[in-house]
Amino acid sequence: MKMTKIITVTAALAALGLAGCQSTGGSEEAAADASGVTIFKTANFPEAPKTDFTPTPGEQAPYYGTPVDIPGVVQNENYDFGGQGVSFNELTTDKNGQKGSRKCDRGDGIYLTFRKIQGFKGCVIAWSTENEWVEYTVDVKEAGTYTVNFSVVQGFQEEPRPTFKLQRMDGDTAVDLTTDVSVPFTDFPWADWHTLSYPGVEMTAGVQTLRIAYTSNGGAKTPGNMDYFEFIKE
Ligand SMILES: [Ca+2]
Ligand SMILES: [Ca+2]
Repeated sequence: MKMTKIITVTAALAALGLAGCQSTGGSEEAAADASGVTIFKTANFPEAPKTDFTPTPGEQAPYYGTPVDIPGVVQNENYDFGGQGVSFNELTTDKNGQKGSRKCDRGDGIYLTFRKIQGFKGCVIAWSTENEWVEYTVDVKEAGTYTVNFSVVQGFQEEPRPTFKLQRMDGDTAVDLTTDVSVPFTDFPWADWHTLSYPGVEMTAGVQTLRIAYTSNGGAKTPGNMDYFEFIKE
């Protein structure tokens, strides 16, 4: 179970006194479990500027008009254009009663916040809820096995833990690239960003649509906030 591994590694981190370890470059790993998900402090990636691409209403298109290259980093807030039911499924357009950030808001109902994230500032998708999803058009330059690093923060401690998964769209069919990834409690008050490192993801080459699917809130009120996900070739 991925969840068990994360909890185990989290406990191991605390035991090793590594919970406050700061990663500064890309993917400096604080602890590892060769067979599954590991967790470490999120690295800092500068965020790209806002797009100047003008999409055709209702048609799915990548945020910048061209796909994101993989290997590389996908910023969660730069999901595809297209709108509800096309490039995302947004179920809480009241944004859970909270106000998003004007710097980040795309005016489509997805709750984007602006956060200071361990030394830099950037936009993140917040207050997702189960059965929501967001899609990203990418161009996989090299087929093969990747480790995917998801940068998350989660301030709810309740069990069971919430989950999400990464999928690839085959037409209208979502094909799982990961199993459910369990999101551990990282710290209150939602400021301590961690990276969930998921190895062994098989990617085919070429332009394709990826989906982050929020599969369960668990005992929490949300699967948590996500800043970016990064593909590293193994
Ligand atoms: Ca939402
Ligand atoms: Ca981001």
